[in-house]
Amino acid sequence: MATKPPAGDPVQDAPEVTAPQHAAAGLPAVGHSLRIATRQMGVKRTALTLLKVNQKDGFDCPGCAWPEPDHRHRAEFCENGAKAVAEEATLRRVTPDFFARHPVSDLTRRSGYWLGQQGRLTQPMYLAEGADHYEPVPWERAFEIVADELRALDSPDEALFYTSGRTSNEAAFLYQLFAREFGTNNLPDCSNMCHESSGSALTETLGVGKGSVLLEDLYRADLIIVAGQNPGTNHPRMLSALEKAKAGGARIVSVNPLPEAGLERFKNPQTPKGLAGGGTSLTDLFLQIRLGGDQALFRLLNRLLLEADDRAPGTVLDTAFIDEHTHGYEEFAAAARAADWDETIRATGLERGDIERLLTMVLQARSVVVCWAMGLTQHKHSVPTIREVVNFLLLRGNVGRPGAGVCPVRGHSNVQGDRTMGIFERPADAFLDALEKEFGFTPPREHGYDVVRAIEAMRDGDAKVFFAMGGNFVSASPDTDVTEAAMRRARLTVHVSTKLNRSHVVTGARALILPTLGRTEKDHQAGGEQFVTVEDSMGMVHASRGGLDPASPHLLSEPAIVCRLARAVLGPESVVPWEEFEADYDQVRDRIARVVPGFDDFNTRVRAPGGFALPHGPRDSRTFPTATGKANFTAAPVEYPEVPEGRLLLQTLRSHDQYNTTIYGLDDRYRGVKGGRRVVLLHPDDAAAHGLADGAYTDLVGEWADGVERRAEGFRVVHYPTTRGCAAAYYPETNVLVPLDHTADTSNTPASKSVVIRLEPTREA
Ligand SMILES: Nc1nc2c(c(=O)[nH]1)N[C@H]1C(S)=C(S)[C@@H](COP(=O)(O)OP(=O)(O)OC[C@H]3O[C@@H](n4cnc5c(=O)[nH]c(N)nc54)[C@H](O)[C@@H]3O)O[C@H]1N2
Ligand SMILES: Nc1nc2c(c(=O)[nH]1)N[C@H]1C(S)=C(S)[C@@H](COP(=O)(O)OP(=O)(O)OC[C@H]3O[C@@H](n4cnc5c(=O)[nH]c(N)nc54)[C@H](O)[C@@H]3O)O[C@H]1N2
Ligand SMILES: [Mo]
Repeated sequence: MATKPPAGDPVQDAPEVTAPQHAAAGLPAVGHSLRIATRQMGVKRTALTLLKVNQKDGFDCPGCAWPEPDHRHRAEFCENGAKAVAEEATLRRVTPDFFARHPVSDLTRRSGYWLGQQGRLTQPMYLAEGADHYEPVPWERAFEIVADELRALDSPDEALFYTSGRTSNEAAFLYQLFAREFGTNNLPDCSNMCHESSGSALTETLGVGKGSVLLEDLYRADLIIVAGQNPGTNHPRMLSALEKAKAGGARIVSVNPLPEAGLERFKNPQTPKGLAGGGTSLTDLFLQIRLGGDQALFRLLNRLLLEADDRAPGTVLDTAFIDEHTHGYEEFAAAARAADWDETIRATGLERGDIERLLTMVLQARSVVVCWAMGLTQHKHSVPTIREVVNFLLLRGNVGRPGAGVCPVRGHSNVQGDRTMGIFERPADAFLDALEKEFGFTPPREHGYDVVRAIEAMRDGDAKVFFAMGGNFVSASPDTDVTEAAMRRARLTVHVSTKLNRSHVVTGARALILPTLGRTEKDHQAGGEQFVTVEDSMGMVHASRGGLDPASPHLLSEPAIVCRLARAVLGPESVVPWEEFEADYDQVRDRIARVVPGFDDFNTRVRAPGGFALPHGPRDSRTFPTATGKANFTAAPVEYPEVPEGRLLLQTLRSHDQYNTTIYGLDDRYRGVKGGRRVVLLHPDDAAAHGLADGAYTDLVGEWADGVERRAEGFRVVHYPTTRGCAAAYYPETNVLVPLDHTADTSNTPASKSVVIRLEPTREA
């Protein structure tokens, strides 16, 4: 197995490298975002569109899920939000004529970057069996094609309904309703590859699989630990919140193998001082940890807290909270007391002094928030790692109190809302009961496939129709060659999309592209102009209303696509009023209000400026809807990746110029990389041990239990201050190296932050 830069692609991957930066945002960010935006949209459209982002009368930024503050700036977006908007509001178009010029056999040789740069999709397109060209197809015919294939299946469970995280609450609710009325819980989603580990760990320990803090809590915290997250690139608006917390006296610890620019220093582009001056230094303590060392770190920290309390009983732990609200303390404490310094130092690569400094800061802080993202969720032992973070917070009563709590920072702008709406392959019985009661059909109870199992099912011939509501399944999923081969075995693959991507050109026997409206666009239906709603990373629900004319007159909204598809597939027997739902999304919201807890009076409350907060038992009243009715301490064995001699651990991560598989440009400004993506960041000593000078080229070769050789060819070596033994390279170019069955225990999330590799230097540079 091997990947190479696609041959014949006009995009040249020729990275140039300078020293990494130590501060994020500021003037260069403003200039960079405006350049990218005007290139795609022109000056006037750029101004009109960007001023509507995240305003109370505007649309929700399609970038990340970070919440909007109450007092919004006129420009409540960031450099990367501007790029996400420009990518969608671009004036470039992919027309039927484009597909006439480019057969699929040509498009499969193009890079993802090139495909995305072609512009917005404009008409439904159909690839017939054996054909090499997509042809335009009327919407009604497209729905018939899907309906024919779905009805021909031996069982509804041979169909897969994937969702990416930009889908609105209304579209998501309708989509899961359709899948369940059709008869399957096969609703894999991008969460399976993202924060599933957080959901698993938090549901078990706190009873709610979501974060427990609001922005206000960050502002009030004494200590904020940011572990396994790069907010300067992926959640830039979080830096403003950290800056504000800092001004209020908070200290910040970052735990990361890489010194990430945004966490070091932040130049707030919304303040004159930030634009021109030196900005705010954010991190007070940087713990440069080994990949996968976090569980060991928190376990030892917990032992040290227990011992500090032994020395001065009742001054360190919140015994009243532990007694009243938690379960499993004794067993946990015994496990924590067994934590070993030497093992922790081996697992984390940290020095004793680092951990002691962290302990001092924790002891000085009354209220603590822990934030995390993919650095904690994409390891084999991610679920126990996050449970250990929960143990740490429970010890001092740092849950359900102002200024304290868990803060998993979500990725896609509505990924949290999609889950709330029932996009889940393992739905709770209570949710299915509510659906059954409201609509009067019997939803399937058997659990469905998640992403990894969906790929296995296609590979093994157990699933035959793949339908995607957004996303880029082929490129986002692990083990690219296996995933592509699996997709090619499907009878039919269908993508509801805004932009062209690789999943449209690596297809089943037949394929459809269904073009849809984006967030920035007006959504006109029979019942008048519609808006949709989203839920951010902190459980705030609000409206999103686009202002631009649609990219093409042929586009349908996501809710309209689901409703028409459902009518084509289910026919008059359906018990759901799909036509009414399509005409008027208020009707959908009325049903959501009756099915999903916390949405009472949805239509009224979501019309209030800024929307409303969903209830959260642990946060609001220290009620923990777990199996024990309490917050659960847990005591799992400590794990960390073992790496054979001469091998490295590779994490696959994001550059500054990408949104997941969407590539905006070839630079990673803060890390000093320009003009290319096939780079591998190596500690200079690790590079030297392989005789690799900075600028040399190497193949990355995966090593996994199955003995299959996974190879990503031709990466430029960058000497970089990463932790010894830990390498980094961009996703999705390196997904070919992530074995399909290398996943997190319990959550089954691909372990894309701990891939064992060896380096094979290439002779020619
Ligand atoms: N501009 C932009 N914004 C985005 C996205 C995007 O691609 N582009 N993607 C969105 C999505 S879907 C998501 S999920 C989020 C992702 O947001 P992040 O999680 O910030 O994304 P990654 O680039 O995967 O970065 C992982 C970070 O964790 C660190 N890390 C890796 N392994 C470990 C570890 O074992 N321990 C610790 N302590 N740290 C580790 C890495 O060095 C890196 O800083 O961003 C969202 N926002
Ligand atoms: N190796 C490795 N793999 C990873 C990760 C990693 O860190 N390392 N991260 C994982 C994570 S956290 C995630 S979330 C997944 C992301 O997986 P996905 O969500 O599947 O991927 P995206 O790249 O975000 O999807 C981009 C496509 O979505 C479509 N799109 C954009 N906006 C809209 C819209 O409004 N409606 C519709 N219908 N379509 C739209 C466009 O056609 C675009 O090409 O990748 C995962 N894969
Ligand atoms: Mo994500």
